[in-house]
Amino acid sequence: MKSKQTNNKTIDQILQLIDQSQTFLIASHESPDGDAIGSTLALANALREMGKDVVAYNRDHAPHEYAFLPGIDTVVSTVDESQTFDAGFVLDAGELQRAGRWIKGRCRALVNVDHHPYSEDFGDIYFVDTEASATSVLIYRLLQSAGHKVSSDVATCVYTAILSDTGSFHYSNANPEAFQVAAEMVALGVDPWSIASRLYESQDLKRLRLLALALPTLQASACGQYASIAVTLKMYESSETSEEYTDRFINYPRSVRGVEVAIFFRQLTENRFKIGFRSKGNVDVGALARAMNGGGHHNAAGAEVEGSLESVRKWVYARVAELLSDQ
Ligand SMILES: [Mn+2]
Repeated sequence: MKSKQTNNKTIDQILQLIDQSQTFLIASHESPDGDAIGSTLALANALREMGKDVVAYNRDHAPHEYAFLPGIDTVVSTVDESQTFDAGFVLDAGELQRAGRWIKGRCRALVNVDHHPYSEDFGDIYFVDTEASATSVLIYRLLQSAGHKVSSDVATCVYTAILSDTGSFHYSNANPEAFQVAAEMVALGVDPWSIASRLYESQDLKRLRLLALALPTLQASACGQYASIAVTLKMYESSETSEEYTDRFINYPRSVRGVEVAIFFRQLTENRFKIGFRSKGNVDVGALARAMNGGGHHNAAGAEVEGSLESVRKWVYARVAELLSDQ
């Protein structure tokens, strides 16, 4: 873990860079979750409040439930090839390629802000703290050090990101700082019920129809330690949905009693699947995903595998069983 002192020095470097820059690119990982999109918009809104020119970018659309986040309409999924930036921020990404390799060549200085272990050192400034519950907490630390007054827009983004990355304060990363920063955001006017209801009680009916198609694919291993769920292209077609509607589907196999590793098979093309892994305790699914040319961290990771659902399942189950037998 990086020491607090390193963090302070790093924060000073970042604040100096912000001071000296006018144009910014802010990006995060593909298939953004609440922390990715919340951190992006927390920083984008704050920099705009400082009078900076900001392009907020993500390769993919954020899930629909985040549509209420202030500034979401400003997030673009393409950036003109001729455009360059004084400074770039890549947030919550783990690896640059999950945000876009092209970013490095377009920014005069690049900052990696992250809380994933094994976060790649691709930038000029490395602001990574694995103890942070969410990347948005690191953005908050930056704004505090900058003496920037947190607006209600920024507070909404910071709070939503923490809520999302801690699983509504369920997970072990819900540390004192997560509660402290959340409490400060509430003191600034964030309404927890309003955000919770938008995130968890404003589902598109289509999402539930897709879930209804996916749940029959639930499989649990004979040992009971791993379980999976799958979504196919056919299911998207008949429910008129897409990958954006599958956020948190992996929580269903994950919630089964005794399950250590949850697996989510998402069909990308006829013969290719995206595999999501979540582990509950000590099982390192990050290592498992990296062995499949994927990436991620200890308790959440992903990879892509070629084959039919049947063959991909069989192959992945064998790897997971191997991993569990080594514990
Ligand atoms: Mn995160």
